[in-house]
Amino acid sequence: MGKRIITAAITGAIHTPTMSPYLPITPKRIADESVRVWEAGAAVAHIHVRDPETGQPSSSLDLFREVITEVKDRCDIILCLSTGGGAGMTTEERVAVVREFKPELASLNFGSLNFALFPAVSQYEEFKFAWEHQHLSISEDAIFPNTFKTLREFSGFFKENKTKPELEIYDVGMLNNLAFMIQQGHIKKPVSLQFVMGILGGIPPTMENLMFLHQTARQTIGDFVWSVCAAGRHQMRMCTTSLLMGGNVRVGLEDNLYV
Ligand code: KMH
Ligand code: ZN
Repeated sequence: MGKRIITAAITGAIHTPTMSPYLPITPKRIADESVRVWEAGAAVAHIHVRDPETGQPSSSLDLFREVITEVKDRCDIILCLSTGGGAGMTTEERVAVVREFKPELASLNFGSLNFALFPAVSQYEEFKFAWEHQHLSISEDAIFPNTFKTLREFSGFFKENKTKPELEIYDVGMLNNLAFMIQQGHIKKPVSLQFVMGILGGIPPTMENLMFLHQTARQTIGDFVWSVCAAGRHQMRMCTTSLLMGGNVRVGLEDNLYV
């Protein structure tokens, strides 16, 4: 069965500071946690950055630079920079990290979805920062846009900069998108898939659905490297299932606040 790849998604753009005092916010904390996961055995750190004062997800290249420089000075963990970014960022802002830093790996979200976080609003009586309530509530009526044009353009930037895409698959139809983009020559095999399960708006986090995703990927794409992450309490169960099936795992405070 060999070794498994552990990706640690350090902070993401979903959770907000009110939800956990442990959510890394400053570039220094994000870098420190990336080094700590490397020491603990993770091979990849998936990186987003946040405004150091408020914790709001940011696309600032200066903040990314601070994190990347500090991490690369201290260890050789592979960095997977996010091109998913956060709510409200333009596609140009999201892909800028690939053009600027030419990372070894970066995420490439393989379809559009209504990435819904709004049910979390009712779980908190008050929020630490003003932006948090709106960040969660607007997701009821917002699409995370990853159109075929965006996929084509992003794929071009990845190729130009020799960055390997980690393909984020939130539902089975996105494998159909991927088969098409491979067939058109925009994405090169072998591909690396990250099945993201349990996002409201995407595929439910069940064992049967993971088998369905896996089997559909086999049928439509052939061989692939794959990993699983899941939202919130589903993370541990779905990551365990992935390991049992021979897959890799993604953990970290981006997707859940515990593992
Ligand atoms: N936040 C995850 C559910 C990205 O950064 O490109 C998916 C993700 C997207 O990690
Ligand atoms: Zn991410």
